[in-house]
Amino acid sequence: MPPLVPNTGRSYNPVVTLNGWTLPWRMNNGVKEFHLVAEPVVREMAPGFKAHLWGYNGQSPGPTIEVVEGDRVRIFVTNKLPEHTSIHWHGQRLPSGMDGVAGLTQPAIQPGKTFVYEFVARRPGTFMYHPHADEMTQMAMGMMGFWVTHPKAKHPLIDDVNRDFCFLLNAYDIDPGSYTPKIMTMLDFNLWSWNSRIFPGIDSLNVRLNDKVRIRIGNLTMTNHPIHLHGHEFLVTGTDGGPTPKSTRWYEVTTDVAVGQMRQIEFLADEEGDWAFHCHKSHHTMNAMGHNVPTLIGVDHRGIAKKINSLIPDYMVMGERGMADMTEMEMPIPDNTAPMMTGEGPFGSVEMGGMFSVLKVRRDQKSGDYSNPGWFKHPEGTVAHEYTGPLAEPARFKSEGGQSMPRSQKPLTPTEVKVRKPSGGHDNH
Ligand SMILES: [Cu+2]
Repeated sequence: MPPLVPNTGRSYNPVVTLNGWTLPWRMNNGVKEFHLVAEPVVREMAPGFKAHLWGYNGQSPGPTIEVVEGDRVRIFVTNKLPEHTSIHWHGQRLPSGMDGVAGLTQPAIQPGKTFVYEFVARRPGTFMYHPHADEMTQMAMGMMGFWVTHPKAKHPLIDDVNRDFCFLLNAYDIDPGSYTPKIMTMLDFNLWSWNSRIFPGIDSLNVRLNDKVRIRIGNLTMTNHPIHLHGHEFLVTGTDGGPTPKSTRWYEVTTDVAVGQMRQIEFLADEEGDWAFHCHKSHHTMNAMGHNVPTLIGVDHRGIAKKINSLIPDYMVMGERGMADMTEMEMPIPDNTAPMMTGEGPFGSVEMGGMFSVLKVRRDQKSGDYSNPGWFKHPEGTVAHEYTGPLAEPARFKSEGGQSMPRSQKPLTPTEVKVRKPSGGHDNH
C-alpha cells in the first residue's frame, strides 16, 4: 500500500510497510482512535504458497500504527481468536496498566471481547506490538505489528528522509504440503520471512537516486539476523530505545538485529542499480529445507541413483555439485510448498529464498513513486562477463604456514579427512 498520508492530526512523513499497510484512525475529541482485531488470517507468503496464520485486521503482521509524539492514542482490541490474548506495546513509555501483560497488568482479553488501551505516545521512535499472552503460540502464528511514533517537531537526532520503510523479521515452521505453522519449534524454522513474506514474494525497496532512505527493522524471531545492504554504507540511527546519540554511530554494511530488538538504519542512496538487501545467515535466504541432509559435494553416486530409481522413480540425486542445481530441478513437491531457492533475475536464477529483497536506486524514479521500476539497465561495459583472452598462471597457495606450539618429534602418519555432515540428529544450530 502507498504511504498513508495523514489527513487529520499533526502532519508527518509516512512510512511504507513492505507488503503491508498502515491502519487508518479516527479523531475523537483530539484522541486518535484505532481498532485492531486479532483473528485467524490466510497469508500468501510467496506467489502460490499460502499459510494459515493468526494476525490483525486480515493480515499477518497486523497493520502499522503511525502516530506523532505527544498524540493521545486510544486502541480498541477485539479478540476473534479461539483463545485469550493481549497486546504489549513494545518500547513505549506508558502507564503500567496499559503495558498489555496478561495476568500482570490486566486480565487477558477473552475470545469475543473488546478491550481498550489508552496512552500518550511520549517518545518518537521505532516500536512494535505483539501479544503478551500465550506468546510462544501467538507469535509463532504471526501475531505482531509495527509502530512508528514520528517526532512532533525538528529533532536533533532524527533527520528528515525522502523514503522511510519498515518491516518485521519473523519465522515459521510449516511442513511441506501443510498450511499451519508448528508452534513448538524453537530454533529449526524452515521459513524465514519479512512481514510474513518470503523471497521472491517480498516488495523491493524502490528509491530515487540521492534519496535519503531510512529502513526500520524489528526482530520477533527466535534468533539474530545480520541484515546486510549491498552498494552503500549506512548508520544505525535508532533502536526501540529511541534515536541513538550521534557519538555512537559508525558506518556499516551489516547490522545485527538480535531477538526482540529493533534497528533503524539510514543512508544516502547515491549508487544507481539493483542492490541485494538480505539477512547474511545463508540458511535464512533459503525456503523450506530439510537440514538433516549429508553434504554430497564430490560424491559420485551415479550407480546408486540408478538402483534407487528402479525402486523410487521420482528419486533425484541432490547436491553433488553444490545446491545450485536445486533451482532448476523439477522434483515433485507436495502442493503448497515454497520452492527452496528461486527468483528469476535478468541474468538467471538468483537462487535465494527467505529474507532477501532488492534496493532499486533509479535516477528517474519520481519522488513519492514507490512502484517497481523493473531491472536496472547497466551502462555499457559495467557488467561482469565471461573472459576468453589469454591468462597468466594464477598464484596458488604453497604452504600451510606455521603453528603456535611445536608438535612432539614422533613422525606422524598423514591422514586425509573426508568430511560428512552428521545426519539424523536433533542438533539445532
Ligand atoms: Cu537471518
